[in-house]
Amino acid sequence: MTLTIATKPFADQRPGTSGLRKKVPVFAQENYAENFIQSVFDSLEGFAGQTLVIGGDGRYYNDVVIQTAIRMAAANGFGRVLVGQGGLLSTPAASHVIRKNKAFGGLVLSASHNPGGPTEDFGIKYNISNGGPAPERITEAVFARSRVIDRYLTVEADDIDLSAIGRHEVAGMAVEVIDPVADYADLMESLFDFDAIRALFATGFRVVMDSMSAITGPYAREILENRLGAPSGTVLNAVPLPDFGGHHPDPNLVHARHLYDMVMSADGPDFAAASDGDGDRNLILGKGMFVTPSDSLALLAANAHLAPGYARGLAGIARSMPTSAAADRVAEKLGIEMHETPTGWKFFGNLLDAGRVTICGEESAGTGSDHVREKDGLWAILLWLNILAVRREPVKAIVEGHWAEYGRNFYTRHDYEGVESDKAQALMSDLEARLSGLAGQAFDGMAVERADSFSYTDPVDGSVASNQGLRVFFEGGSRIVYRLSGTGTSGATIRVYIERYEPDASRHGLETQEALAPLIRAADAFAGIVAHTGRTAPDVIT
Ligand code: VG1
Ligand code: CO
Repeated sequence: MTLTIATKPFADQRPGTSGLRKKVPVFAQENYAENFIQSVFDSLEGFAGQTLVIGGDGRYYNDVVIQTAIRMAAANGFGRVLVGQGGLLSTPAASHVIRKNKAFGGLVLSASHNPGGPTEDFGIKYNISNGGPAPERITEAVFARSRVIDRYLTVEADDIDLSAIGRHEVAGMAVEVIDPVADYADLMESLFDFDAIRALFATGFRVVMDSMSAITGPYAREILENRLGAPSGTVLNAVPLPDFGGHHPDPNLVHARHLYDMVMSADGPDFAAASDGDGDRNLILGKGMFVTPSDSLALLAANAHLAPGYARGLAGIARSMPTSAAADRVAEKLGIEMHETPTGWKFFGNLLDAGRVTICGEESAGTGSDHVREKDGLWAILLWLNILAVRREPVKAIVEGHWAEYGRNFYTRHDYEGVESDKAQALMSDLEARLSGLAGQAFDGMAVERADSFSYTDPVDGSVASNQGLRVFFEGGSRIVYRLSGTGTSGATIRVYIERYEPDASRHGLETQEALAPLIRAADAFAGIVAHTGRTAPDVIT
């Protein structure tokens, strides 16, 4: 019954920040997806008879790869596959399904916030039994395997009907098509005070959620409209589409500009939010205000105890290195552990498993907690709503109050997209070579204190991740960080993260780009962005 199919390796299957992401035509090459999935299975041990979870964000090509993965799981000896109805599972819901069912692991088919469609992006990520992204030890083993693979295993079997919940069998392996929403919605209900949020909505508090034609539509409708009683139509673009309606499902001020315009208008909603392609990112807006993700992390950590799931307090907080230090001040005040990790959720897993941190976040609009092992867009939105339901103050007042208490970390990220890879590499190696010489130099009156290349030693298992971004620190706590994106599918994206701490409340109202202008100039002066790339302005500012 098991078929052994001969294949030849592809050279480009190294997982990036979050799994393997490529254009659909790359994935559609003969044996390309098969090679990667087999390389994953060949890098794991002890899964015979165990459960594998499979789901994705519904993007173009999901339907094909899900059927392939089911057949290959059967051939490789898994005992059971759980797959979301319609092939759908948001990334956080997949994490929960893995944990709840004590699965061996899961395949999440998504390229997250990247566009979808026949010529756009697709991706595959492997998650381990804790529900989180595979650590580098595994992703590197998968890459090594992918370079020498010469066969994959599959079975001859028809496609499974994923349109309805039910049980099937593929070559002796059980396949269960499950409700992708119910368990996740129950989990949210167990963490948050739904009565309080319902009561808030009943006061006429107006909320808008944009699912951007991506995975969170069915989840947001069930939770916000059905369980919390928000008016129907609260969730915009609630039907997941294979091409996300031709849009870029990235919840930032560029791709969700309309939400920003809504909350800035006098008769706009009190709260607006959005999530990305696979449901793990969040955008938070209040009337008259965009909450930067770094501030959101700090605010959620400072107020989490107002939600039942976190009333016990937090064990600690973790943030990715480029994320602003706003959360550090909260950790300090609470007297709890604070951790700074490389970019990517896989680095939070050990800290969460060890019970050392409860809340984690990244500047890229990712926030989450120990309830799953992925960042979780709707979770962040619901925690905000729970806090608003208890405090009954506008978002803007809560944010400004937080700054007044802790000081404000002005923060921006400038992205230069689609830069030729060799030019981006040259910029980084050039800067790295000059890093040690920067200490002691001054720019616009700002003195450089030190500069380095970020390296992280995991405090739980001692594993080391090097070359995780170049950092320039100034006296007084300001900072510039440079790194190359690990999620793109064409050319290189240079990310420049800029931060300045401002304790003086009379200066908290400054416009962000203005408040950071000298550092933005310094960022170009140090790295020679214009000289290396010819770009005079970033493509995306967050
Ligand atoms: C980006 C973000 C990072 C995030 C990753 C995956 O990675 O910067 O914070 O964890 O995307 O998010 P990079 O390497 O491009 O900077 V998602 O929502 O795309 O799974
Ligand atoms: Co995502």
